Amino acid sequence: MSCPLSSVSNEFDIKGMDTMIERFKENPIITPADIRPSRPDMQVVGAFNAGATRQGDDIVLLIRVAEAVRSNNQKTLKVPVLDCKDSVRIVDIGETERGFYDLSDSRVVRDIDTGVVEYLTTLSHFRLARSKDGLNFEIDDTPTIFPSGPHERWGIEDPRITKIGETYHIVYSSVSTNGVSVSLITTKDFKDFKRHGVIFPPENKDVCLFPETIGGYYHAYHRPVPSDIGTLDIWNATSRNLTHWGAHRHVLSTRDNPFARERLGGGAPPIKTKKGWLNIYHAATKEKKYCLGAFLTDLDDPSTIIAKTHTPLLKPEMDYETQGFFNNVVFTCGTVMEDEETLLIYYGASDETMAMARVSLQDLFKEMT
Ligand code: MAN
Repeated sequence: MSCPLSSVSNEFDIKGMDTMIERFKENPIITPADIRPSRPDMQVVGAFNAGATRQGDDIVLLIRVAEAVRSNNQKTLKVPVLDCKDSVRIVDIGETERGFYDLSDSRVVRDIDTGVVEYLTTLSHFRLARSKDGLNFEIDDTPTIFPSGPHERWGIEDPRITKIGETYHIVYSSVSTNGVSVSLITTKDFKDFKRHGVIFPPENKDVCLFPETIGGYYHAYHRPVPSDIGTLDIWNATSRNLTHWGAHRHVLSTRDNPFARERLGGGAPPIKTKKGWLNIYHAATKEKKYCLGAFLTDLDDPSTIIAKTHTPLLKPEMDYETQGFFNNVVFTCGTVMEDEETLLIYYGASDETMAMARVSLQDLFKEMT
């Protein structure tokens, strides 16, 4: 039976599985300094939470690039948003107005009285990076996918790539004053992109598409955000066409998760293995510390869990994971099989850089019950 939330005090400090997972000694493998800003008046402050896939001999990452206004200093606070023509507009929050906002969370500008998020401090877009060895990447000099339209005025975040047939499907968060929704873009070559609009309305995040149909339907994990009753859990949905989703079923609850019980969300798109669908997901505490866990689901029914890790697979420990734009975050949007037995986990560290870790499937399965 699941435990009540209040009985867990030091959940995040449960011993991790770090002996099993190998971080790359070159970490972080991509930093903001590696990315050319999209405009001279913007500064790249984050290159993180990249989607990952293979294309031919290349490992391809679609990096979330977060930019802040370059001229910000102790006194000024300027935030970037998009105008109705999809051009960057810089909003200057004057010295006097600053006092009306809570700036304690580096990611957002909140109304001090209502707690409502009035702006994000950064605007995110996606940048393509290619590598032959999975470690050294050539990164596009200009934005590959830039936010566009009314639902993306505050940016696009956390892309996840799933190849279905010959088409790469990119699902990501669209952020605006309308809320955080999930949108779909498809491409066959990472040069021409087709937008399909919002596929899950606000507030929803962390959508992971399955690479094939199951029982005649496409499947996706998604993470709705209940505002009153309920917890931030992972759900499964099905679709005939990848844009209209239904038959929602609950998959994994914060209450079923022995570590970081405040919120869960899909991480990398599911990987088909002999034992079931392998899912690397994120879990966070109330203090917003993020770690990674894993669960396996039935190959014929992805809403049925057959095994899971009971301790964090990876939790913030290295300097680049504990300190950055937003401290204490390890967050994955993509993995790639290195060979039949080894999984490369690409992950964002502290909402600032990209890092990579390697784990053997055999070792991982031993820890999952
Ligand atoms: C959000 C996510 C990520 C981010 C974490 C930590 O929940 O969508 O974009 O990495 O928070 O800030």
